[in-house]
Amino acid sequence: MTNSENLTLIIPAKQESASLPVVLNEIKKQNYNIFVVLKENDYATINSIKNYNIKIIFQKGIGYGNALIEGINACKTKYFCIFNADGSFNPREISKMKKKIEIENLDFIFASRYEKNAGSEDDTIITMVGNYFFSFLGKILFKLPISDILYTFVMGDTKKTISLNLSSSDFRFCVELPIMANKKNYKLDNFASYERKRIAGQKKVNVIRDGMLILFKLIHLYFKKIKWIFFF
Ligand SMILES: Nc1nc2c(ncn2[C@@H]2O[C@H](COP(=O)(O)OP(=O)(O)O)[C@@H](O)[C@H]2O)c(=O)[nH]1
Ligand SMILES: [Mg+2]
Repeated sequence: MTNSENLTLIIPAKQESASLPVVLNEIKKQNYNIFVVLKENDYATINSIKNYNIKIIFQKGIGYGNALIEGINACKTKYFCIFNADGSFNPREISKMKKKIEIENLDFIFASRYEKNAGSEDDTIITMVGNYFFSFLGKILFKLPISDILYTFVMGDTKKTISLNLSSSDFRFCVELPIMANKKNYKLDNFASYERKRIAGQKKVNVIRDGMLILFKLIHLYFKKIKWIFFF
């Protein structure tokens, strides 16, 4: 089976005209289906990729999570892989993740910067502490078997993901996906990954604002979980 038959890369992009063409050049040899999901008025990014053979999806809503949900809903292959437009993910890891998901019959693989032989050039002390903290909360509140909850370099089963009815349109998506997948008893595992520096442009995550939103989302989902246990 060729790469393109059962895997689609979902690339969320917001003001990434300087990075996205470099990313597409790097992955073009691997012959994956590629969906870039962005806003119709992101003219600079659209213009930067007009010569590439990829599908552009104009997202109807706004936000990172919304782009991913719309991209995954449009996906026709068995697997999808979330792939950033900023150059921080190494495309050579995709085929290794794919092998692992198929051979081990997993439903989701969460790439992780905190496994053995993994790392990051993009982490700051603050984001590293935040990532450890949220991954720890995921483990103790939801028994999540993943070591890097916020990285969101994820390969997953498309139909199973659509069945989760995810609703987070912003960066809360990063915790909603693994928590809902784990709640359904889907098989999740880690994959040691090395994150590179973003090529150009600005990081879209606001550490304080998005950190608080994610913390409240975790608390909200935890109380919902307690309610489920109470009822059944
Ligand atoms: N379509 C879309 N893409 C977004 C949005 N926010 C972030 N992205 C993309 O999502 C990816 C991750 O964002 P980034 O700023 O690199 O976050 P970081 O990886 O946590 O530093 C990048 O490819 C961004 O261009 C958004 O609101 N809409
Ligand atoms: Mg990034």
